[in-house]
Amino acid sequence: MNKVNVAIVGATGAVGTKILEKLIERNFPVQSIKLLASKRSAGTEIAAGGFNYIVEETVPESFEGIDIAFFSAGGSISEKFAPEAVKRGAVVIDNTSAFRMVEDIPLVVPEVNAQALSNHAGIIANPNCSTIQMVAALQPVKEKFGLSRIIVSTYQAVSGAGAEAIDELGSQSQQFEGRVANEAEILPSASAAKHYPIAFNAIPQIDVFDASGYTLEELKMMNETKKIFGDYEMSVTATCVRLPVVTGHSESVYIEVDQEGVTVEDIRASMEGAPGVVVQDNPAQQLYPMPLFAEGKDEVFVGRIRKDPNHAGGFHMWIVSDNLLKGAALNSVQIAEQLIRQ
Ligand code: 25A
Ligand code: L14
Repeated sequence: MNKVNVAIVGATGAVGTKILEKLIERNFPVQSIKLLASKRSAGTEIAAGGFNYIVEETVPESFEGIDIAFFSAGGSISEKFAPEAVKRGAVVIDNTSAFRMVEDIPLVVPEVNAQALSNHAGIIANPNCSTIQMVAALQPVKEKFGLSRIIVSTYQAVSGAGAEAIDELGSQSQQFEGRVANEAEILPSASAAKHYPIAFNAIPQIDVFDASGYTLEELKMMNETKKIFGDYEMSVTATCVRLPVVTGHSESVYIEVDQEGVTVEDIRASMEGAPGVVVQDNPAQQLYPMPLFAEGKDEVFVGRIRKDPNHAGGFHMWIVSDNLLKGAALNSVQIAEQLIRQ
């Protein structure tokens, strides 16, 4: 296997640090790794895998000689620098929402649509974290029984909103003295007009609202799911909620399958052998997935699988995964591994 020169843009962030960890842990065939962030972080030392890396400011010339550039520094940074990286011959794997819905840009979860990688023009988009874990879990069900409808409600961790949101949950929790602190600066969204405390709360807003009444996070789930599955007829709606969980997104998912007579056992069996999916489903032993136990794990965990008593072909389930790993860093590194294999 040829060795590659890698850059990570947003290397000091919640996702960028995990990308570096996964590259090392998975023995990704690197020739060199360049850590890039804003000017604010330039000069910071990061130790990993027995090496000391110095963070550099991201400039167009940073991408000279780079083969693969991972981006996770927000959409505006990707819009500015991804074309610069591509111009210099790099393939960009982008973790932001900047290019996901652009028609000719592949949006990839390798277990679902690796074939989309065979046709790219330098940029590959990594889907939204909530979308990735849902489609990875549902792919075997869709393949075996057909899938016409998804209604999902999410219970999302603060780390999805970046390192600053994790700090906000931490400081609000520490201020608790019988009363919940009322000060907030980051959540539900740094760019929103109003901010609400996340500690001891549940906020039904992730990102900002669209004129339709949905939030951008909800629309991402709805649109990206159709693009990844390659099925624009599928009915998908989402409600996205932020919880005071540090890491690990949970999802209550209702599906309708096409085939008649499908049982809970059929659904469970289809998921059991699927790559990257672990079924944790035994009510008698109180076995079900929880974000606290999914943190740090690569897999997508599924439990609480049950039939809708009122609707033929309807099933409910609970899907949990580490939003920074399969939801972001791991999926990006798996995309890179797949590119090298191809
Ligand atoms: O919705 P979007 O636009 O797609 O946004 C995606 C954002 O969501 C996060 C991630 O933020 C990303 O930026 N995210 C979480 N989960 C995600 C997922 N699954 C996800 N994104 C995609 N998929 P993050 O906080 O994890 O990382 C931000 C990184 O971007 C770097 N960055 C910022 N501006 C940059 C830039 N890099 C290059 N050029 C720029 N102009 C950022 O680096 C970080 O690596 P940094 O240099 O800003 O350093 C972060 C450190 O600085 C501290 N800090 C933050 N704000 C301030 C600050 N210090 C002083 N003053 C501040 N105002 C932080 O504590 C951190 O240590
Ligand atoms: O689109 O705030 O990849 O939880 C995923 C996490 C956007 C923000 C993305 C969050 C990000 C989202």
